[in-house]
Amino acid sequence: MTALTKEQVAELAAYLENAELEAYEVTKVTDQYPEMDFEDAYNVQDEIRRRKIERGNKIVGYKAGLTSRAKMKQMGVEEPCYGFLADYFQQPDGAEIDTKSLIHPKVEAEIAFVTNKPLRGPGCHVGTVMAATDFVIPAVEIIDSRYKDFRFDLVSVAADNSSSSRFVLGGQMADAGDVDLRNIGVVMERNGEIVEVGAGAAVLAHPANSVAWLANALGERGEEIPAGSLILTGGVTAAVTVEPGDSVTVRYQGLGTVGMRFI
Ligand code: 0L1
Ligand code: MG
Repeated sequence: MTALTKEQVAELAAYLENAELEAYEVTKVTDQYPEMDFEDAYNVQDEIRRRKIERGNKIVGYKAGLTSRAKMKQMGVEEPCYGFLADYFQQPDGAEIDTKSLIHPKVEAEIAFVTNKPLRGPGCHVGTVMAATDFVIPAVEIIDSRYKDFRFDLVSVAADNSSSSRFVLGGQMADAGDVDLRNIGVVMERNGEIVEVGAGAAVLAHPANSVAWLANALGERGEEIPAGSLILTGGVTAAVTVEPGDSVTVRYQGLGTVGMRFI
């Protein structure tokens, strides 16, 4: 069941994408269309993706969000969500990230997967995901909800490409089978102080479950995760707010560090 017309989907996609590209905050889309549902929301997200592809951007993968209890509790929701990743979201390890191009960024420590086979739900599980994984790599996602004060509901978040904004990958990858992804320890520091610690199991008991959830969710819309995709599996810890001048370093047990500075 959908509540929005094609024109309303296109209108909301422009409303949210302009806010992303010009870095200003907006009110949540369910204030204007309280009757809209998840199908409408992901139709809006798809339309934002279509606009970017038309403009020449490449889609490099997906992110699953709100996959840990810490994140669900922090944002007051009960289910994960997903978004797509465009090429220009990527920033190099050690980057200076200009906060003027963002609204109110937060950082999340994540485990990313790179696939070498397509994954299509329903029926994906940890085993199918591990069999389709080329390697895992540490990542920091910089989320930036377009909604005022990060106040939203899950339908509004899904329409807003699940707050996707930027991401930084580390330089040290590993075979997924060689890493204890449930027990891997993660320590996040901001300006040299430890602000969050966590373990891989915080993400749906195993980060590969997050990829399986994503493949199954996309499968419900007749889509798949293509081979060669980068998948951010969701914050191991709660998200941490950053300001200009902040330096962030995340240490991943056995997978090195990822760092960036906000200017
Ligand atoms: O990546 C995430 O877990 C965030 C998903 C969207 C909700 C938020 O902005 O916190
Ligand atoms: Mg995330």
